[in-house]
Amino acid sequence: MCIAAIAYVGQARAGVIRADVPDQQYLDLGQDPRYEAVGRYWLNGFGGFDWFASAVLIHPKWILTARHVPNFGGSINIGYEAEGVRHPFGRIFKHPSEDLAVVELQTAVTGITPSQLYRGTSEIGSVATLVGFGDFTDSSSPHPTEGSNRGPRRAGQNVIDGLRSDFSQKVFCSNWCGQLFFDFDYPGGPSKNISGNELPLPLEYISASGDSGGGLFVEENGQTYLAGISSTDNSVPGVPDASLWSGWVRVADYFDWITDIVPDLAEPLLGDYNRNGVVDAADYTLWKDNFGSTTELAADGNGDGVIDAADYTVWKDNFGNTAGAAAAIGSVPEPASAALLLTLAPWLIRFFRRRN
Ligand SMILES: [Ca+2]
Ligand SMILES: [Ca+2]
Ligand SMILES: [Ca+2]
Ligand SMILES: [Ca+2]
Repeated sequence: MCIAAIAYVGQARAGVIRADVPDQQYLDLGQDPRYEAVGRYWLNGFGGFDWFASAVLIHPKWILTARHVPNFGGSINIGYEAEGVRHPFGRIFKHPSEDLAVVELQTAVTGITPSQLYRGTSEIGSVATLVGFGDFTDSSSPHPTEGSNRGPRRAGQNVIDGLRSDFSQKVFCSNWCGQLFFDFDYPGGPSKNISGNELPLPLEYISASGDSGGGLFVEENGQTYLAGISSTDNSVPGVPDASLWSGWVRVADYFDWITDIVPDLAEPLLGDYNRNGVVDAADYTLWKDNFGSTTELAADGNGDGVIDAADYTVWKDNFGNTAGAAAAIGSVPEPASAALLLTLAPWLIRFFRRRN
């Protein structure tokens, strides 16, 4: 098992859905708008696949993915695809030790809300939703040959049992030991349990080949956060598993590294409640639809835990503002010059009066 783990580390492979649950339920969860930022990672023709892996939009012009996913910056044949539009890669930043990469897009993504990075420490023990475009099989079948059964977007769930280092007695761990860790619990038997309890969730799931770079999401205070990036597992194609585990980059550990590269994420755009990089009418709609809520807090602009009139003021005062690197979006009036004109107007009037 150790040899297999070493050989395949870094290639999240052979995903599993419950054999006793219709695949459609996993496909349906994959279509949930909360996970729309998970897109395809394209390397045309590389390894014989159209698209190669998965990635998550974290800003209109930036994605997170796994470092082990091959990438060749600058080619127009590669990129992140969401909603049928492919955005070619710009600069690529690889973390020096963890299986994580931040990739710039040459064109801003519109119409997709970027995922919000998780910064807390409460994700261990919670139910996570895992989202990607990888291959799949069910829990009674051998794992597919890589690329033989690749997505549409699927999502399933698992309980985060701990960090890889917590289970080093059972699984090989020489690097990336701080990754989020969990096992696949098979319906109908505890014999393959590795971590946590042996009870599968209704949509128990583990990542597949092609899911690498996909997202792990948790809910906290009514908001959905990206808490993990798909990295590793221990399965072997064509071989039924004795037991399965997977490791996911713990996003919260790398918040500072990510925001050094993408400073917009460190200081979110005030009033941009749907996080599309511009303070626009859609943010007003989100505020209005959740007015009074203490659980759906995306539009809580002043951070007091309730959607109230003060949050409308935050939106109004920032209307038209755009995230620095997302200026390509939309045809919103230029806020700086408009504000400048308003500021200057009384002075200009006085100036002209004096001259006249
Ligand atoms: Ca499990
Ligand atoms: Ca378990
Ligand atoms: Ca917005
Ligand atoms: Ca508020």
